[in-house]
This record gives sequence, structure tokens and C-alpha cells, in this order.
Amino acid sequence: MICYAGDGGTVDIGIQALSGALERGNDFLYICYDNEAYSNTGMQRSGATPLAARTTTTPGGKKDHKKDLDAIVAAHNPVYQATACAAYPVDLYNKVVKALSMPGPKFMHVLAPCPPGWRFPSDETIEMGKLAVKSGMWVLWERDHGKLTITGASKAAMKKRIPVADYLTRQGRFRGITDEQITELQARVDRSITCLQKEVEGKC
Ligand SMILES: Cc1ncc(C[n+]2csc(CCOP(=O)(O)OP(=O)(O)O)c2C)c(N)n1
Ligand SMILES: [Mg+2]
Repeated sequence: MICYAGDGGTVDIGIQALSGALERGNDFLYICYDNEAYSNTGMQRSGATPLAARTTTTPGGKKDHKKDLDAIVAAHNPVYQATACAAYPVDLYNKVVKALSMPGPKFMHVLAPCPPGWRFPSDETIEMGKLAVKSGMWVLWERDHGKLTITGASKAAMKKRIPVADYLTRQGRFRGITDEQITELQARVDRSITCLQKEVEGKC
């Protein structure tokens, strides 16, 4: 069985149902496509909206950070967990095929850049996904029975990244972001990549 749901439906509205199914060990693949807002109902902020992003309910920019859905899911120890981005379709495809080959609970978190919500021209959608990955704002990885591997374009991004500002300033939703917020987001990205690297090396 495959469940396909948005970020709002997953990180906020449906989190208890997801947690219950993961904890019970149900045989299913849950795919969360994350466009970082409640888009269908008018682009309101969700728990997955990042710091400083403007939405219809955060017109001055969100004051809180994006909820760490992957850490919440990881706490349930699913047999397979992965991130992906539509800008890297082969990586996404391979992970879905792998997940479906295993019995038990599987979870995938897919970043889905949203032109109207993030306010950028739609012909830049693939590029926006690539900038997310190249800046480390989004990291491609998989955890197969608990073992973490960095995948695809994120292997290079672990060592050398473009500044997060190069990703943020391309989107109208971050108009008005302060230098302090950019510094905070950059530090958060650097910290989370260090953490992933330590896990890959078996140090945590
Ligand atoms: C239990 C429940 N609460 C609220 C709604 C109203 N609703 C319909 S779509 C939507 C937005 C969901 O956002 P997300 O899951 O991020 O999907 P997106 O619209 O961004 O694709 C909401 C709140 C609903 N359908 N069901
Ligand atoms: Mg959404």
C-alpha cells in the first residue's frame, strides 16, 4: 500500500496516524511531498514551512523553524527511510523501487518546489530543487534498516556547498529575510550536515 500526502497533511494534521502506523509495523510506503505550505487551501504556513518564509498566515515571515519530520519518523525505526527531490527523478525513482521491495513500514520525504507558493517562475522549478540540494537546505539520503547513506548530488554537497542565500534570495517568499535569519539558516544547515556525516561514519 502507498500513502501519498502533503506536508500539512503529514507533519501537522496526520502525524498521529503516521506515527501509529509506523509503530505498529504496518506494511506500507508513506510518501510525503513537501511544498512547505498548505497550498490547496490558500498557501497558509505549515509546520514544514521554513524560517522567514512568507505565507498568507505569516505575512511578515515565519518566526519558527521547519519541523524536523525526518527525525520524528527516524525515532520509529522504519525499515526504510529516504529523502528525495523531484529535480533528481532517477534518485527518487530508485528509492521508491527499493522501498517497495521491502516488507514493513517505509517512509519517503520529497521536496517539491512550488512556483506560486515560493514565488518564482515555473520554468525554474527544477533549478530550485537543485539549488536546495546544492546548498544543503535539502539533503538526499536513505536509511536502509538504520544504515545511513548520502545519495546522488548530495554526496558532493557534503563537502562543498553553495551559500543558502543563493537558494533563498531566488524566491519571493523570502523577500524581507534578515541577514541574521540567513546566518541562522546557514548555521542550521552546516550543523545538520555535520550530524549526518557523523552518522555515516558511525560516530553517533
Ligand atoms: C483532516 C483535515 N483537515 C483539514 C482539511 C482541509 N484541507 C484540505 S487541503 C489542505 C491543505 C493541505 O496541505 P498539504 O498537506 O501541505 O498539501 P498541499 O495542499 O500543499 O498539496 C487542508 C488543510 C482536510 N481536508 N482534512
Ligand atoms: Mg503542502
